[in-house]
Amino acid sequence: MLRIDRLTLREIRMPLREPFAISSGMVHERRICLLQLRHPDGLVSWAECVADEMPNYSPETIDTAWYAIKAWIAPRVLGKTFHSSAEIFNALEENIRGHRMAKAAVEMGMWELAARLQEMPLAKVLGGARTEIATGISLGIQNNPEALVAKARAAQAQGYRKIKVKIKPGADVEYVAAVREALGPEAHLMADANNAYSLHDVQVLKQLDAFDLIMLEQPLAWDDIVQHATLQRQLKTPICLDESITGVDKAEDMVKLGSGKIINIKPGRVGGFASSKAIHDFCAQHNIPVWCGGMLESGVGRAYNVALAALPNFILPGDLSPSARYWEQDIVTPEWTMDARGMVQVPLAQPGMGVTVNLDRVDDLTVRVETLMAR
Ligand code: OSB
Ligand code: MG
Repeated sequence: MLRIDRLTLREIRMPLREPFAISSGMVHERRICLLQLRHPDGLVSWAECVADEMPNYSPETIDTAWYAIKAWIAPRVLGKTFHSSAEIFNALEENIRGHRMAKAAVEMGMWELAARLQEMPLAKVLGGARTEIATGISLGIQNNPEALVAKARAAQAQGYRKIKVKIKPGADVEYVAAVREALGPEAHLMADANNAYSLHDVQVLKQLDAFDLIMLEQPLAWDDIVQHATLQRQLKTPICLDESITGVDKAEDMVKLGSGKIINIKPGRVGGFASSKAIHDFCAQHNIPVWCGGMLESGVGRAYNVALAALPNFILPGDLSPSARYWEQDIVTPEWTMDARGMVQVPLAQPGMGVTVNLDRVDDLTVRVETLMAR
């Protein structure tokens, strides 16, 4: 019986080992919202909300998500009985618009709880087939091309299977050219603009076609599907949509309009696992490869991403860097690692997400806690 009687929200602060810059902003420290969901029998599952401190990636922030979970989302789940985790998404959709990252944190926590009640690994419950996932790195914007080349070379030497560089106007063609030159023609290279361009920039974006990028991620507006179709018709490089894909309906629009050829699925962005699976299945039917993106998660959010990326149509390497890339020390045991072939192992030996939360460490990092109970 899938049911929770208590939901605890916690905010932890974790400084990144290096600041991470995208076209719309820079982060030095992550403010992370963690959830604990308690089954009436005492079993507890942990989940993570991926909303950032600032609304520069999506309209949600950690503070809006906290409020949404407390005011509207948790009351839909606390004290209610569900037959399966697949029911949660619809229960949260009805008459609550948006707030997908907040919904996803609760929904994904319920999937993990269900997995542990069934004593199955989360990846298996989701329908995962892989035992290991090819991993890519996402490199933030650097001050000059030389600095970016140094990071890209180091990533290649560590075995990463895909190298993504963040770009923005003024830090694009020259930077990508330098990295392609340094890594050689075989390297799997891509760029992510996080909405930094408009259709006035087509001439700049066309110059990127010279570098054989495996894809160009979200060049235009965060909520656009239509202008990306106009752009895709003028580019050789496949467009990958990230921000614009908030659900399977947007994936359908993308295919219908030709707005892109690849999708980056982040379960937090789309409202959780049921929605991620729907997008995954739709894309598989339409020959659209997908891959799992990241949001600089702690080891908890990473566990959820790794489990999802085990699904068969996650063909391209995911942004699933190991714990040590982000943190002095992660909050889970074991920490996430990547081998020299650039592979992350899917934990299949125990029920649930496959890592244990280090409660002492979480307590040390916690700056606020709020407990919600079934009414
Ligand atoms: O656009 O994919 C993105 C991080 C924060 C916000 C947006 C994005 C990213 C990343 C980081 O690319 C991926 C990771 O977790 O390593
Ligand atoms: Mg992106």
